[in-house]
Amino acid sequence: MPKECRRKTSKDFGLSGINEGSRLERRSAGNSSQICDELLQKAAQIAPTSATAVPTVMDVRRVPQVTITPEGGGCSREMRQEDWDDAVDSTLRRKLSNSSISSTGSSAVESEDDLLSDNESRSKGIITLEHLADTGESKPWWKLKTIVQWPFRATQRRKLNWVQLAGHKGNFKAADEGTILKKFSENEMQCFEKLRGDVLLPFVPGYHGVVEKEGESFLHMTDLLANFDLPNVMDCKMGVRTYLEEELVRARERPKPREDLYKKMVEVDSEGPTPQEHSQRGVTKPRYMQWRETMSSTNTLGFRIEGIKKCDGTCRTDFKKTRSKQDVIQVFNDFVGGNINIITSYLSRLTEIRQALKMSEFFKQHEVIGSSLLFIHDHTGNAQVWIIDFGKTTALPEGQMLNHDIPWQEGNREDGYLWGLENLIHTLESVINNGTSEQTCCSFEENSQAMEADGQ
Ligand code: I3P
Repeated sequence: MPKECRRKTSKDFGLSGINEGSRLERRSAGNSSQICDELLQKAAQIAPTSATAVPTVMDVRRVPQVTITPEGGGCSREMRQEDWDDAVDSTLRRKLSNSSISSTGSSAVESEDDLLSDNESRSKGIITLEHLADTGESKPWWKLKTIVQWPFRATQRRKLNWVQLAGHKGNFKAADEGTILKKFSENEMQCFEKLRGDVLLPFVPGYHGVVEKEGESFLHMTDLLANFDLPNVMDCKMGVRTYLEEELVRARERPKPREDLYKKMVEVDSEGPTPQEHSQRGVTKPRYMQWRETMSSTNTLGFRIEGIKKCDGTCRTDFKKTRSKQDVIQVFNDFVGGNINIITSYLSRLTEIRQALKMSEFFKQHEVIGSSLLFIHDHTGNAQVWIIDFGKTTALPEGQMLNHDIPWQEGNREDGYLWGLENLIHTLESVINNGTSEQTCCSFEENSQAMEADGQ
């Protein structure tokens, strides 16, 4: 497998109008034009019509959507509207602000060395977003160094969308209107190919094939935020486990303590590392991931909040210790500004997703790790949830299937996705009931029994 196929990818959002005139696109599949037509039709069916029909061209080169990426991992960074306004008339016209929101998915890696070899490009931080020029291949990409100022006037800014809340540096490029390019991952590409014929298709970003640019491959995807006006975005990472079993095995066979992970751990909890980890100033990846799971609600609820970007420009990723159901309720409440209608819309979408997951052949046959649910709403009341990030979603051996709602034990590859979703639904119901829902989040066993009783 080529190196780039093994590297990490990052968050993707995408589902709205796509530009048929994309010059750069090269379909990976043989029957590409047919697939393209199908995708266009499907995207058109799914996407609300109002926002996509006539893209707003703001500049000769067009303005790419903003990528929102944390600087320094889990640190929270608040960026207020005034800060952005101050920057409007600065000389830094084409530099886009990047604050943070979530971590990224990744492709399956073959060894832990891979996790270390290209660390810089995969760490969270300020990233560079390059824009696809409007005219002709010969035109160089418009390189947008990401810094802290927002470069556009308020009137222009209203027309922009944020593309992404991503982690790994350099994994995204802006593309034609309504689409984005995400660094190629063999794993993720295979998932998108398989999802073409699955009931989950309406809930995942539109996928428009593989694109090659400057010697690099990308997945061409629809921008999920394109249909929103000043969206609020939340990323929830699903499941009780955020690392692959194979990562665990590799770390056991060849432990590779990482200093960057050690530092991230100490930043949150100076007593997190063991004495040995302190002395070597390093922790292994699975150890770090497990620690993240126990600190947050991943272990207790089967999902965790990774980050939130609000329409006022503020951005938070300091949810590493958001663990209890009550904490999560509070975060959701704040996210929707107490608007119960938004929560109700989210709930109805989550119920549809749950239904589709239970019917999905794809879901049965895959270990879903590091995948997120992306919540997006805006002031118009438009509220959607999408299933994103399939970089670590891995097919099971032929004939094997997962329940997704029973406890994980090494070897069974269970991910707790459905259990987490059930708890997420209960949590949102509690938001509606002002945190006083009768329904409490349940244990794996209770959940399985309830599902059996429901005949599910
Ligand atoms: C990161 C997060 C990412 C993970 C990344 C972690 O931790 O768990 O999901 O990438 O590993 O550092 P945090 O959220 O605390 O910043 P993958 O999902 O791709 O494994 P990495 O440093 O090896 O990229």
